[in-house]
Amino acid sequence: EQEQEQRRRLLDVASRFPLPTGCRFSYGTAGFRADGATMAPAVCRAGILAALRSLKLASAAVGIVITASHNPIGDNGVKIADPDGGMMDQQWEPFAAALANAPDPDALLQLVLQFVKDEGIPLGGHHTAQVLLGRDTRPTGEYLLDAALQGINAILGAQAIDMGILTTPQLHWMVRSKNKGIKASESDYFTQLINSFRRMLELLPKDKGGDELAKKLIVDGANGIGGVKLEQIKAELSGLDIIVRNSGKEGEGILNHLCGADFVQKERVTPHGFGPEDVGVRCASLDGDADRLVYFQMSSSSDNKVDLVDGDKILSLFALFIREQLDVINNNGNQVDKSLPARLGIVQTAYANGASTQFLKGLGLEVVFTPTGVKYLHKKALEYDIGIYFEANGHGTVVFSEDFISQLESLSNDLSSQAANSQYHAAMRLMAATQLINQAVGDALSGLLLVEAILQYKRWSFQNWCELYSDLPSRQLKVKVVDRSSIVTTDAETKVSQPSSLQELIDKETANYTQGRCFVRPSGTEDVVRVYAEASTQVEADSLAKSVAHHVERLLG
Ligand code: G16
Repeated sequence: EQEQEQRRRLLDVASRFPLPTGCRFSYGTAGFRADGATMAPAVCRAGILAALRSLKLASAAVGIVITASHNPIGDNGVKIADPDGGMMDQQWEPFAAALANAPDPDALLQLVLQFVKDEGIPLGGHHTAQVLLGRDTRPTGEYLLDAALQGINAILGAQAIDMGILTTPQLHWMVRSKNKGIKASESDYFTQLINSFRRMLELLPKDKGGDELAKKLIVDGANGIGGVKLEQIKAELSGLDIIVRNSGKEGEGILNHLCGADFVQKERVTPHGFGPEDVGVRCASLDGDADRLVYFQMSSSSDNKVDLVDGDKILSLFALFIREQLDVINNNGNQVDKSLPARLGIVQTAYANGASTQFLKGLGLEVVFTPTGVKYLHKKALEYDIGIYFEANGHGTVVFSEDFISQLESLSNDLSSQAANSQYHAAMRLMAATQLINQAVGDALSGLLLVEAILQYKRWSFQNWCELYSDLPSRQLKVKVVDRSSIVTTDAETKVSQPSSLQELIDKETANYTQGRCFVRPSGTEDVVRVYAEASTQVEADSLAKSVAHHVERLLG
């Protein structure tokens, strides 16, 4: 009987959200994404999928975020979080895509039954499943939330918990915490950020000399959810005077329109709402769902250009800080002969500015590359005791292995009798950083607080940070083509394998430029092909990008 009921529910929900003819969803860089008005079938089916995933993983909580992140306000999408808080395991992506595209209720039912059989998923109401849901501020969010709830409720034994309007990283953090048995409400999240940030500041060296960091920080909230959340906690962030612009309040502007991390990083100009009075003030920019962070500063009032600190430089700052703490702990001259062996790994993508990679390698760090997408970088970073990953666009975080954290804890205990000792302080600083940074996924709010704490620790101004190395001039372009999937890439997206003539053309163009580097890849979040070029001058980078974009247009129409 249960079996009949399960079948009936699946057929029923599929008929409530039919797939329009000709509609095709593809599982992209971070889940499904398209015009918000067309997304209900895919979101409903993502609900079914998330419940099945929870059933498969012994009823552990799984997450769904309804967001299209950096995309325009009319788009929407769905990201799925695994029990560890990371992106859904890639092994399930083909099933996710097949489910989203099942043409009719019968096909959907058969697909689910077959998958459940193949994967040994206990469907039928004898086990429970748990799905936490969050959404951003998009107008289609509520409607799509309902579609997701209906999908989840179509699986017997599944429980949906609506956590409300959240940043994407908050929901990922909640999923991770819940499965670790840690309290996982929004106020628990805020408490963890506020307390670990305060702890970082308490551990600042007292005798370092130099100027104190200016307290004023202006944050561009992209008119999304990140600014709203920052407004809620900023008064409790000691040592910082935060002003939120593009906060999403009525009249401030449109989500991601001429503002936000994607805009600032790609255009390298001030976002909407910033003007000459902000010259020389440290500024940060979040994206629509607050999983990306970049910093910038206006250097002159005569134009709207900015000095940009992108994900690569945030990564470099984190790497320097962590390495410094490890060096203090492991210094042979320490009074206490304790050490903390750690394999530190840096993960970047082809978009990483060449100068950043050179800088990091110059520090003797191990740098590896993956294709674009947090799902790839995060997975790679987990191979290290401490993995630091960032995309140039501002997505990134630091992950610490459980083994490393337990060694750090025991070292801190051993050293606690030497509380005045620099080795102890370094260990405590690392410990606070593991608490402050969101280890589930890149998180603009927690990343911002870690940046601020490290700048204070180093007594670095924005300018000091920006001058860590000079970015090679670069340019990114988008090209509209008939079918972007006709481009196939290899070698962590640095080479095109199809169409076969394209790579030859790229190589030929690139050879004309000093320090030239160029690659193209289909976006997994927008219907465009992205072109990235780097060269020794801005004029050259622009010209290389333009000529390769032209080849893409000519070949793919
Ligand atoms: C998502 C992914 C990122 C990726 C970005 C752009 O970010 O999580 O890892 O860098 O898409 O991807 P693509 O170049 O394929 O369009 P977000 O912030 O849009 O969710």
